[in-house]
Amino acid sequence: MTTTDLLQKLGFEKSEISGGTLSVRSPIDGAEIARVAETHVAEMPSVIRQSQSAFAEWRQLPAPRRGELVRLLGEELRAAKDDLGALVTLEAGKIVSEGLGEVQEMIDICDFAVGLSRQLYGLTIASERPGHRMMETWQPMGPCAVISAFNFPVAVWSWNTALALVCGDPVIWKPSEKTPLTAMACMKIAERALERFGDAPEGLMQLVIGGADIGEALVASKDVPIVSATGSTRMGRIVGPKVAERFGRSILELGGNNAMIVAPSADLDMAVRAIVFSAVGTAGQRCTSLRRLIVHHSIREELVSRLTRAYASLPIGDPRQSRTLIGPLVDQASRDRMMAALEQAKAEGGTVHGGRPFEDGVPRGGAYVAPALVDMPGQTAVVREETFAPILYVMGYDTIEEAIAIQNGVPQGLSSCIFTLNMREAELFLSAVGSDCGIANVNIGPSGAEIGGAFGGEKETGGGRESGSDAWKGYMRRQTNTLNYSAELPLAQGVKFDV
Ligand code: UN1
Repeated sequence: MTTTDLLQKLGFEKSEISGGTLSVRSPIDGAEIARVAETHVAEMPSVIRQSQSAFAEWRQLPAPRRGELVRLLGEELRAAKDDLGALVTLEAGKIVSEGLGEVQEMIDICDFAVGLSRQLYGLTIASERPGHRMMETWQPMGPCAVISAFNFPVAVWSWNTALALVCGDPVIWKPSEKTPLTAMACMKIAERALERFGDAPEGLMQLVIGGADIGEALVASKDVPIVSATGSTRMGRIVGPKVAERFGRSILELGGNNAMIVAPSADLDMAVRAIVFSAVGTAGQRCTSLRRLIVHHSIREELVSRLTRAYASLPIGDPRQSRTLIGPLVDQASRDRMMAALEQAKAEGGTVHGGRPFEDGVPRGGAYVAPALVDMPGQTAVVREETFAPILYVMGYDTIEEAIAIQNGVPQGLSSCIFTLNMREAELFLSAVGSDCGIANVNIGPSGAEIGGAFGGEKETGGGRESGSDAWKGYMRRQTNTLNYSAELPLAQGVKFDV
């Protein structure tokens, strides 16, 4: 299918994809695929006002009714899965199955949220006073801004939106400037769900396209009580304090520098498969990508040689072709950053395997690279930084305690894992003195998390949680209620205050 056909199938009008000020380029070959209009910062107050008035209505609908909209959204996403997946491939450069997998995550979170819409449970609490009852209720918060990154251009919106909607909150979405088309396509899909739903308020789901000034308007507005931002730690350092300053709530999902410990007892066949998928999948551009391999000295040589062999046969190229496993990096600047990190790694004593620009049989104009495997003498400065590219640093260890210390010895804290068949090591890794990350796995790689769990991490990853488990509580306000059904007015803590 040509780009024009695909965009047409997804419902784009010609006027929406031409004549705008924002140039959209495909990472596949760097060619311009559209020029879209940007939201002017002066429009932001009215966008926010619109969201506030949608909130005034939406919060009054029973949560299971709100869930119905999300159910319809899930249905529309199922119908559009192939086309939206193909657009993710075109605009973000993901291979076909990863583009589809991303849309599957959207469908899954919708299913999850529909069930959740009947389960926004609060506690009943024992009161210390006779004839009294205490309970907790969860109430809608208000507009939720979603600031998302290029690498999961649609899924991150859906994790936030599906939950926010059932929780009673409208959403204002600012996608990455690199991926406005997939965002526009999502709004068209959502539009169909809204039409079938019938009585949803205008402005329940809004999209704003543009640069940092648009994001700043959302971050600064006290009428946007929740800001969920996914991206770099640098971005989070700006967003976090600004939202905090006005006592808003931020949900931050920032950098990751994810590690795998491979113990002597590990099933190496499984470990190799997990390593390759999580280190080079999505061309190393997931927040959860594997970036550090901490291998027991006794198996280091064997593992590195198996990985070098596996890396040598990886098909790199046009992500639309079915045999490709590694598509392009998002742009040339990203490739430059990868090359600079590899230079630094060499200067810090590393031996680099692979890691060169790749030009054989790939579309011209794309930033293709052979993934890099880098033997490091230790956890040097470059290893402690997140480089959004397929670079895997390999380090050795002697004791499990040392391995855990290396795993935890970076500023980021998103995802982590251990490959071991030794249950003492596995349990230690998951214990209070084990991994300090938001996600810790055993015999499974750090990436490709399911939506059912809470997603996010600690330290410079920002501390936010999205997606499954009780992450929905981040989109609601908790209210503690005490009800007196007696004819007395006893005070708490036994205080006497007779008037
Ligand atoms: C991200 O890279 O921002 O766990 C999210 C994963 C995906 C989500 C990644 N489910 O790899």
